[in-house]
Amino acid sequence: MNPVIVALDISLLKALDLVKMLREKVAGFKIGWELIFEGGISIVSEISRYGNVIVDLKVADVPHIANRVINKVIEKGACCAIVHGFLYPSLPRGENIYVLAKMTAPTLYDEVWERIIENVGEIRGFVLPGNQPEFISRARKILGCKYRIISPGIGAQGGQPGNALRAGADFEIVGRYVVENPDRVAEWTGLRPACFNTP
Ligand code: 3DU
Repeated sequence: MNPVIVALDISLLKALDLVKMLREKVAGFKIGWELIFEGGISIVSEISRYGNVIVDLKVADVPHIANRVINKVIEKGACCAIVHGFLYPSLPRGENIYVLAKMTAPTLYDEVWERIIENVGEIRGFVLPGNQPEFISRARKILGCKYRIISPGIGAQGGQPGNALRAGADFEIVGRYVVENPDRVAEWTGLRPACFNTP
């Protein structure tokens, strides 16, 4: 198993082929709006048969509504779901929740991401930019091994495979770079999560 989560930003048919091909080789799959619109919510259960599923709807609502949405996808078999960190301090909390704290592209998160991660409370972990490993190192120093770090931005967005893991991430999230050529997962051979073995 390579410490990679494949972002399935592709058609349903292509996604099903890919998860069958990669099920033994990667740590999990990330599903977003596009696949859920195409396959319906049952696609979460379908893909969960092949591996851990992170549902990325980048939820941003008051905690009681956010928690209701997240519970729907957890009931369908997802391990976890991603919410926007700008909700801080009024974040939904829970062991299934990843908080997006800084993006791969410039945003207002750049000014506040450390405040978001420093006092977040009980959540599963953070989404932090894998194309900027220096911030992953900084985050891991602040967090220790209390939270998972998962990191997009590898390949198509400029991050080098493995650099975020070496800086302290647990898993790298990769879409186009692996979708275009699934053999590329071999580039993660021998790399390990910094702290947690499951996404
Ligand atoms: O660039 P890729 O094709 O590897 O896809 C990256 C995925 O990670 C995609 O699903 C996108 O929604 C997600 N993501 C970012 O790209 C950047 C972020 O800051 C957060 C999530």
